[in-house]
Amino acid sequence: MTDPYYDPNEPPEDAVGPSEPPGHTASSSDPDATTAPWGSLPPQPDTTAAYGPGPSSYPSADGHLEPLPIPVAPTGVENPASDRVRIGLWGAPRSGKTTYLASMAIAAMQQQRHSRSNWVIGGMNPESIEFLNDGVTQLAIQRRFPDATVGLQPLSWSFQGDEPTAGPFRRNRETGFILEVQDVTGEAFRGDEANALRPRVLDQLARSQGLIYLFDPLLDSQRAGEGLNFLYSMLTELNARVRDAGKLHRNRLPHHVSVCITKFDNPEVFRPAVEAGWVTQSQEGNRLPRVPGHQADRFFQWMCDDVRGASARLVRDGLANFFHPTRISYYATSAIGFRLNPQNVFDYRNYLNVEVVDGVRRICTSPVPINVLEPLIDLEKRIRSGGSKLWQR
Ligand SMILES: Nc1nc2c(ncn2[C@@H]2O[C@H](COP(=O)(O)OP(=O)(O)O)[C@@H](O)[C@H]2O)c(=O)[nH]1
Ligand SMILES: [Mg+2]
Repeated sequence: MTDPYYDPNEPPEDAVGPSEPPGHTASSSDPDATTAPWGSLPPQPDTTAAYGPGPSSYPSADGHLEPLPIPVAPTGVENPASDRVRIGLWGAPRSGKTTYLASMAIAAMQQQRHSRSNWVIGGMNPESIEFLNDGVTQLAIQRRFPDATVGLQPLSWSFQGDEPTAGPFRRNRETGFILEVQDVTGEAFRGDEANALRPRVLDQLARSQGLIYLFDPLLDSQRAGEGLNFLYSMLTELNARVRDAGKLHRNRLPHHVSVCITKFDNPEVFRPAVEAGWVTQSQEGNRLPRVPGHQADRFFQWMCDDVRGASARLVRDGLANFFHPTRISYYATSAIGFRLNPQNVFDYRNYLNVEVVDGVRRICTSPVPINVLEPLIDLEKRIRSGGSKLWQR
């Protein structure tokens, strides 16, 4: 079978034979040649134009498509079954779960701007690919927030990474994992009997190795009370399930947790954080402000103690009570980032990135997400290093 995908590891064109189109070679001698780009859609008939006249096994205009192989794991995944990480995404209604996931593809594309890592995200099924595409379209092109989630949407994404290794040499290595996460309507966490989604969500959280908990610092006291209610009722049931399955870790829930304090760009969060001295600003690139990683834990404590009410303090206490504090990390996160000036630089005079146009909340400048990818990548690393097998990267 002829592989229609470019394989740079194959010998150059003239070594293969005159009948092959440029960059496309016979694959029988290459064990990797059946590997399709991960998460890609089936080739469409009109792509034949790009290949020109060629062997009859290329996609052709009459609908005879090249047989599609199953999606495979990215380079660096040694055992695709065990390199799946299941992450539960959790947060009160409107805490920013869908926007967080929707901004993931943008965050991944931008990552090499400010680090030596590069992560490429691909969908493992058509729905997951569509979610990624919609995220980019809505946030970066239409500049609007995603619609409220209805029901439950399972997502399966591949993460293909190129990350610096530890040590004296500036080397990168290829790594990867498969993320399974569900975006659910916030109502799914509600603790009433009639809630049909709740058992499924609980089941997924119980089977997850890690959790991303989105903490919305903007909740008014009534919604914060509701959020606490959701959190506590879920935590007690989750604990019961995991306990009954004999899977507690030193008598607490075994999950690694990334707590993201969302909407960091909002002046009601950002301004007090700046004035209290939690924020530092990069002097390079977009000159984005951040809460440094080593301060994020104390920033969250401060947010709960000094800025938010009693419910926020109980959310903090609940997390530290049910999970091992050493397994929790904190991040000040913004899915849409700050408004940037025409030179793409942060300006403290004018950083508000949401405006209301014709009654609709719109994003002013194309998102530069902050701490969207990091909580997930760190979580995956912590799961690997703290799990039954050694951290392999
Ligand atoms: N300023 C700001 N607002 C956000 C951000 N993310 C979400 N929001 C706001 O929060 C609302 C709810 O977000 P959504 O992702 O739908 O929350 P979900 O119910 O947890 O999925 C959005 O419509 C926005 O108004 C963010 O990063 N910054
Ligand atoms: Mg949602």
